[in-house]
Formats: sequence, structure tokens, C-alpha cells
Amino acid sequence: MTRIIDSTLREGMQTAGGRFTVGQSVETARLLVRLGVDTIECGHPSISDDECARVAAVVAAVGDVPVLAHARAQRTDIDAVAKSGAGWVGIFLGVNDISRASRLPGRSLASLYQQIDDTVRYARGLGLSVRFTVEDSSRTDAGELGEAYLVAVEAGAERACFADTVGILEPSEVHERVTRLRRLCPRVDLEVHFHDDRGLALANSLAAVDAGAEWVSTSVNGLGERAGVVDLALLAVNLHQRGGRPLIGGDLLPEISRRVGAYSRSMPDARRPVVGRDAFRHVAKLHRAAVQRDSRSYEWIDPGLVGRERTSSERQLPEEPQQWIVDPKVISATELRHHRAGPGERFVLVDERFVPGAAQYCIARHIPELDDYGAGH
Ligand code: HCA
Ligand code: CU
Repeated sequence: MTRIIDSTLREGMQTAGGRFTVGQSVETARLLVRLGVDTIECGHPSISDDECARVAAVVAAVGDVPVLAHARAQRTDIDAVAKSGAGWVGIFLGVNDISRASRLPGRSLASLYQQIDDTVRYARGLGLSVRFTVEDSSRTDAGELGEAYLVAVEAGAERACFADTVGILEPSEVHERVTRLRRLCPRVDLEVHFHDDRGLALANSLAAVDAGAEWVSTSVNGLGERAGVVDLALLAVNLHQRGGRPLIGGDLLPEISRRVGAYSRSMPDARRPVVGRDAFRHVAKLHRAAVQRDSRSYEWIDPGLVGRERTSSERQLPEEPQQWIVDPKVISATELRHHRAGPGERFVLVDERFVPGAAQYCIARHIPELDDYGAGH
């Protein structure tokens, strides 16, 4: 069964939308647990005491689900991960000429291998499990890449992660690269981390799974640097579709998408597969009539499987407000000033227009019927 490591709370923090609070992180982590993800990647504890405390709060909230926190290949970063209480550390280091020229001037390859050996052993000595990633794996010479992973595995890393940091690869190349890595490191699990700069992250993940990768890195709504990474909902449903992993908690996918969308001020667009507003909307008369007789005629899966309902509409969408539910805790006082409403009330969005000087989702209307939505939050 393919395993999912969700990185919303690490990679997903590296988006234009800003950082998640402790409360938002815990809320997201709890939903991720209910969705059955196998590991939660959260934070980079060495950034600050607050960041370390955020990771610790997530560790405390998720029980038995392993938490992995990020660290540069430096002892101080690894100390911070140990302090956070995370059981896993994800150590990353780039070794190719681009990484060396931009971030590690004057460093020889041999000294970088030495650094990998030292930091992996150090982390293992602290009792941490180690995932080791060669940053920008895809643009790293195959020999140098292989050597870096072998050093890490020899030093005790339990998992090797192949990162397409700039999202440059195509599925056939991924298949070849992962197959080679699989042969080189037969005794450790392989993880893959694909960025979506060419729109190929999901396809690349499936190619990597076919080539023997056990773990795929995702984030809710695909949040991440630039164009983001593999979308958790899309990967989970695709794995289910091709028999690679049962879908757990599929009905929660819309909720986690909206919630994280509100936290990150970045809702998925209407046509996003699975969670987008129109992902199960039928418009043409012919289509509407056909799905009424047999929904399979224009649907690849049952919308109920992923917590959605089939909708039909004429081309002109009704004027009703969109049902994007916004957590009032996420809407700051400044954002609310346009509505003369106070925190603690529930809103749906009326319009997603960007308003200069205010947050994107600030045209909202109070809907009393929604007051018990998400009770307890
Ligand atoms: C980063 C880069 C990274 C690391 C991935 C990993 C990438 O944000 O530091 O440590 O597995 O894409 O290479 O996200
Ligand atoms: Cu990344």
C-alpha cells in the first residue's frame, strides 16, 4: 500500500498566504489523522521557539501518528527537532553544482558527503528516525546523487527522499530515476516529493509509485512553494481509483480543503478536481439528462465517496452565495471591518473578489444557520 506523508504544515507554510497558527495547525493535523495519512510533516523547529512549540503542539495532538520535522544538515537544526518531540527528522542537503554555487560556495563534494554522514549519525544518536533528502535531486548527477543517498543510508537513515524541487521532470524520467534509486537502496523506504511547476506533480507521483516508491509527499490543496506540490485529495482519490490505497475519510476532503483554504487565504478554484465547486456539476442539457438516467455517463467516481453532491445547472450559475465556509477565527478584525460584524459569527462568502488593502475573502455575509458548523472549534 502506498503511504502518504502530508506536508501541509511544513511545505504548505511556504506559500504566499502566510503561516498557520498553533490552533490552525492542530486543527489541520487532527483532520489529517482522520484522513488516515501515515506521517504528518510539520515545521522547521530551528526557526524559532514559537515554531518549535507549534510542532510540539501537533505532536501532542496526533497521538500515535508519526510527526516528521524539517532540518538543514546541521546539528543545531537537529537539536531543535529533538526538542520539539517529533520522532522523525527530515534532513535535506543539496549537493549539485547549482546548490553549491548558490548556497554552499567553496564546498567540495567530499565535505558535503561528510556533513551528511555526520548529521545523520548525530540524529540517530539522539534517537530520531531519519529521512534524508537530496534537495534538487532531479538536477543532480546520477552518480553524485546515488553516493549521497548511500552515505545517508550507511549512516543510519531509514528513508531516502527524491525531491523534484523545481518541478522539472516528466513521468517517464521519474520512472527511470526512481527505478535506479530503488535498485541502489533496496533496504530503505523511498519517498518522493514533487513540485507542480509544470503541472506534472500528480502524474509524476503515480509514475514513482509504479517504479517502487513507497511514500508520496502531499499537501492540502497542493499548497507549497511557487505552484505547490501534489494535492492530498487528488493523490488519495487517484490511489484509491487504481487500487493502490483504500480511501480513508473521503467525506472529509471538502472540509479540510475549505479549512486549509481559509487558513492560507487561498481557496482551490472552481474546476479543481475532487474538491472544486464545479468538479461534479453538469451543465449541458444532454449531460444533465444522461446523468439523471445513469450517473456513470459523465462521472468517473461517485461524488458521495469524496463528500460531494452531484449538481446540475444551466450555464448561468445562480446568484446564491458560494458555500465556502470561513472559520471566523481566521478572519481578523481588519478583514471584518467591511462587514460591521464581530468575531465568533459564521459567514459564507458572497464574492471572492480581491479587495486591495484587505484580505481576499472579505466579502462575506453572516449566515445564522451555519452557526453550529464545526461546533467545538
Ligand atoms: C525546501 C525544499 C524541499 C525539501 C524537501 C525535503 C524541496 O523547501 O526546503 O526535505 O524532502 O522541494 O526540495 O521542499
Ligand atoms: Cu518542496
